Amino acid sequence: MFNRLSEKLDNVMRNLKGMGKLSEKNIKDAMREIRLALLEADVNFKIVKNFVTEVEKRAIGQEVMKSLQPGQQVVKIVHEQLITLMDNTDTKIELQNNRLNKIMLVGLQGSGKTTACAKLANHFRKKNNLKPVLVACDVYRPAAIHQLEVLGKQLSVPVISDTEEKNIIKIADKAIEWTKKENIQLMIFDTAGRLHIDKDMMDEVKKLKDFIKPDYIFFVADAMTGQDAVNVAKEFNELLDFTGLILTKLDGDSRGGAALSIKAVTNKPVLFIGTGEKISDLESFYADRMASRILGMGDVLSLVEKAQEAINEEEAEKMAEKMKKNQFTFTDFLSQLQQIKKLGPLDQILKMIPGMNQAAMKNVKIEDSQIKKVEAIIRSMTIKEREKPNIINGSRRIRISKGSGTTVQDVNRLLKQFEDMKKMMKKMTSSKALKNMKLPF
Ligand SMILES: Nc1nc2c(ncn2[C@@H]2O[C@H](COP(=O)(O)OP(=O)(O)OP(=O)(O)O)[C@@H](O)[C@H]2O)c(=O)[nH]1
Ligand SMILES: [Mg+2]
Repeated sequence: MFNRLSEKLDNVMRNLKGMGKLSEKNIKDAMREIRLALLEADVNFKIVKNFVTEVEKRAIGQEVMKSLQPGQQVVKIVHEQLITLMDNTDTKIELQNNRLNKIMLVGLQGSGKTTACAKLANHFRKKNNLKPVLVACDVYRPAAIHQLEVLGKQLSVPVISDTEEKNIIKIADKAIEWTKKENIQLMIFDTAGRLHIDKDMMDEVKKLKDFIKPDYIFFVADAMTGQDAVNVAKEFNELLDFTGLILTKLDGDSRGGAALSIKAVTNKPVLFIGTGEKISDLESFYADRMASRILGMGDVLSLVEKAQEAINEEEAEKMAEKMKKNQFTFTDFLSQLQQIKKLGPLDQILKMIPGMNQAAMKNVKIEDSQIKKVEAIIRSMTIKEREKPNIINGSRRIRISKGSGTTVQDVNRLLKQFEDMKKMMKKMTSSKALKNMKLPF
């Protein structure tokens, strides 16, 4: 996410922090770097100008130049300005479970609307305990309805559609009538991708809005399209006065321009981000956390949330108990790997840890392929071998390496690491080690 921008800003911040004293020239130089980094990230030039002027004004002010750690102060100012740029705390999405809530999604073709419908249904069902239904108001592509139905099936959420009907108001009308009779609290309307310059299609979606009277309208924008997304958002907003944005495909190598410009241009904030193709790849957007990520300061809160969602607490306790009793086996190890994998690609996860910024990451090469290798080796073991690895002799090692498409050295290494890990666990959980541990209270 925003790798290049993050790398550049991280460098500027590092230089600033390293300086004991700051002259006006130091600050001006840093501002020039920031300006270039933002322009290169495809942030709207007017926004860049305002941003840099504001930071510079505050940074050259008395309180910074005279402070003990002027570099740190400037970093703080940049951080605060980034938060202001993306702030969405004034826009609250509050769904009620004692009434019918309606959400409508709009946007350009292929921006991720249909996928986002499913992601939102999943999100609000979990978060607010609401029963959702998806409504197919894209009648232009026959495959669109099918796509929504497939997603609905995956989630066990009903999908309302009518392949015979071309009038989306009629589809919406029937859908609302049906839903009112059922015990359902959330309707999510998928619409066709449309161009802001296509007057007929824009009229159609406006009519749909006036008919449905949705509580919230989300404009779905593909982050990879940068400034274009911002310009289109402006047009959609003028017609529909949407609530906010879902910025998709932030898992790709998007430069970040859209995320940083959209609020200032449309006065509508980003509310959610899409970070992958899976239904669970949706995150609520927090300006402060995103600012920290962009500046390479990590994002512990999102990491903890991800972990809470992916890791089964009961399972974790069982593991801890096994570690204590030194009964930890390869079967347990495999199940832990599965849980870690649920968190997402490792390099993305690591970046959320403070200090694990771009520069640090360059030297750390933890690849998902490594985990896959370990998994393959464990899967090639018999159940007995997983439970009692000390029976894995030479010929078994050869068999395992062949079965997993790895080398005997790989197998040896894993067995050795596993033994070391067990020893360490024993040490850490033994009462003696605990006695010697110094607690901070
Ligand atoms: N990597 C990634 N892919 C995404 C994300 N969101 C959607 N996609 C993919 O983008 C493609 C288009 O997504 P759709 O949900 O069909 O987009 P749409 O806006 O409904 O498209 P139309 O109905 O044709 O206008 C699909 O291949 C999705 O899997 C995301 O956050 N990350
Ligand atoms: Mg679609």
